Amino acid sequence: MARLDVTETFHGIMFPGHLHTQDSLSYATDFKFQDTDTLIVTYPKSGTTWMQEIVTLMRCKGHPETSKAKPNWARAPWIEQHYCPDVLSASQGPRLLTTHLPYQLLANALHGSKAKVLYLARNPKDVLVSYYHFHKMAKFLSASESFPGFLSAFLNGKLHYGSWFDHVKDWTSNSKNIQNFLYVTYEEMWMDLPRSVQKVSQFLVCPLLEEELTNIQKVCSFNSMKENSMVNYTLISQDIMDHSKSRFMRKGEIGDWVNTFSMEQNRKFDDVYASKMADSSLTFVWYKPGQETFSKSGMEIDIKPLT
Ligand code: PPS
Repeated sequence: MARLDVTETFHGIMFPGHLHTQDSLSYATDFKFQDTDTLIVTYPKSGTTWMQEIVTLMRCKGHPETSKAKPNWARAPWIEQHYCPDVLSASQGPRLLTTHLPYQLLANALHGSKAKVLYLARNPKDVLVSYYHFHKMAKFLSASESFPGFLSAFLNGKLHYGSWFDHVKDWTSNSKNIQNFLYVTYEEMWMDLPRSVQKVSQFLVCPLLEEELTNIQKVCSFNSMKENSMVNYTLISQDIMDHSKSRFMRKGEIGDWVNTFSMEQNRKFDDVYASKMADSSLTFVWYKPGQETFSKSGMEIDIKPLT
């Protein structure tokens, strides 16, 4: 299934036709969740692959046997992508599932379910920059002409998978309608991985010994995952993902956005963020601890935290 130039529009949201069809998207909205399911939910570029790796390792008590042998999409399939039914029919045991779908498209399917929903969010400036580079490498996403154009599309919710703002707000504000829900951020994982892994292990009722926790940390470090072909997407052919344009495991940082945003773009982003997130109590970490407050271009970044 190539369909690299096809875009599927479903309930007003665009999806790459390389991975999605109207049937696959309907399959997801009617998905039959089981109470033993774990569903990782993210807006793209929020650390999905990292969380897939962590939960995989947790289930194997820190042993990398599965994470080094099976591609992430085969052990934690996206329920909206066309191959999902085949993957699930070939697998056994409690299912690990992934989705980028907005809450509205899964609300019915999750209603009354005891499936465990793990929502992972990342500060949207880093999401945006990561997504921008991903568009350069992923041939199934239309290459954006320029960063300013991409920034506007992001702020207007015109990219594939819809609006980041709606995604994060709708999932979190409806968490009370989901029986088992955990909110985690990329930044908390980055700043204190052991604590985050323990938080997830408690939620999934998957207790870990000290040694198992240490092994998980090693295998799911950025440097280790960067070299693991089961998660770095180098198994995908060059005509679908061009790794010479950008790597999937690109930087893995907090605050990398300062190297791309101009001061003016930062101001524009902050204005839109303040207006769209006015009704949300979510807060994000925008800089890594100790990060310099100057961008590469030498312009001073306003370090005042956004709330
Ligand atoms: S996707 O395409 O939506 O599934 O992408 P996703 O996995 O959500 O996000 C990719 C970004 O996550 C970074 N990443 C990590 N950061 C830190 N540590 C680890 N272990 C890790 N694994 C993945 C990856 O590098 C992408 O971010 P950027 O900023 O582009 O580097």
